Amino acid sequence: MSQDQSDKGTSLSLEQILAQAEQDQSVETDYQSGFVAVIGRPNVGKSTIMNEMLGQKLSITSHKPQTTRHRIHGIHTTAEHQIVYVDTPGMHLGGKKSINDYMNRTANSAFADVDVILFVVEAGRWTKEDNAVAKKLQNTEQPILLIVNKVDKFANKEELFPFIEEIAKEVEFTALVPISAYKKINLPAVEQEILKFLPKQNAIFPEDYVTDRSTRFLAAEIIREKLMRTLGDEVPYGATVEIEQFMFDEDEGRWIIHALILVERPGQKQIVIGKGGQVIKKIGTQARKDLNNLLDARVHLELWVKVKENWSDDARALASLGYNDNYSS
Ligand SMILES: Nc1nc2c(ncn2[C@@H]2O[C@H](COP(=O)(O)OP(=O)(O)OP(=O)(O)O)[C@@H](O)[C@H]2O)c(=O)[nH]1
Ligand SMILES: [Mg+2]
Repeated sequence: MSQDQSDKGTSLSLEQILAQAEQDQSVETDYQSGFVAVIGRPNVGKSTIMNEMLGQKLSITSHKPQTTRHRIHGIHTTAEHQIVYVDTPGMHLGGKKSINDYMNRTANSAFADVDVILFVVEAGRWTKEDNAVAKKLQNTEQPILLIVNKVDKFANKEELFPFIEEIAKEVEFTALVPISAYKKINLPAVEQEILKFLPKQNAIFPEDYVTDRSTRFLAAEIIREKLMRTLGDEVPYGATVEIEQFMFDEDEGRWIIHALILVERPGQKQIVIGKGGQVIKKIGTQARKDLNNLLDARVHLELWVKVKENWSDDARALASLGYNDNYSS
């Protein structure tokens, strides 16, 4: 068996890449590149939008709020430009645990150094949380593109006008773009608006990079997505995934992945396993399918469930589970 190959192709650290890019920027060019933060309250469709702009599923999505927990870069490179989208956790009010702090902190820090901000809202639904995001963006210097997502929910687009008039009072934006990420409506307009503000400079990342995250991280996220999508309302928020083994078995020609699903209470463990192991089997089958696609190879996936009490409200446990402000992959 070979060593862990999860970081194949991502041997340079983010700092090294950015330092290199800075050196390269002295040369005049017509090429455009830069960072675009995708910001908004939970569940408005931020991750779906990033995936659609990339034409590739990178960030996990679900109908439950607070699906995204980590910042993740999605890199879209063409012959003319490189747009680095920064997907972020939904900014939210009310959650008092360390993990809520971590998620809000991650989202808050994501828009400081970007070139453009996509402030995503949901057509027809403006909440207190949207208001809090709008406040946070009040003193930012970057252009704000107000993205009104999910317009497919309105058969008659005129019904949206009063909503748009209302939110125009709440947010100072540079441009407003109504879209549906789900139905792929008006997405090129988002890119056109971004390109108006992206600096002329060389690409930041090598052209074959699609993300700053390791394949191992993406694998854990895929499993977490299946937990979010399969389980009822309570358990997913108390669950996290840790990859214990991630290696390519050359004799068998397949990846061996062992993952630990951590939950906070014994009752949650029972729910994740299900009667006769039905639930975890379903999660495993769905995750393996996506992992096959991600790794473009056969995958042998083993899942275990373990109780780690209070992990989501314990700063040390969180850090050891990869909820770090400074991640390396
Ligand atoms: N009808 C409709 N649903 C959408 C659209 N875009 C996203 N959704 C759905 O909205 C839900 C939330 O999407 P996500 O992309 O996970 O939302 P998010 O903003 O990243 O959420 P968090 O990560 O929790 O902050 C999912 O069920 C998506 O399928 C859209 O254009 N129309
Ligand atoms: Mg998300």
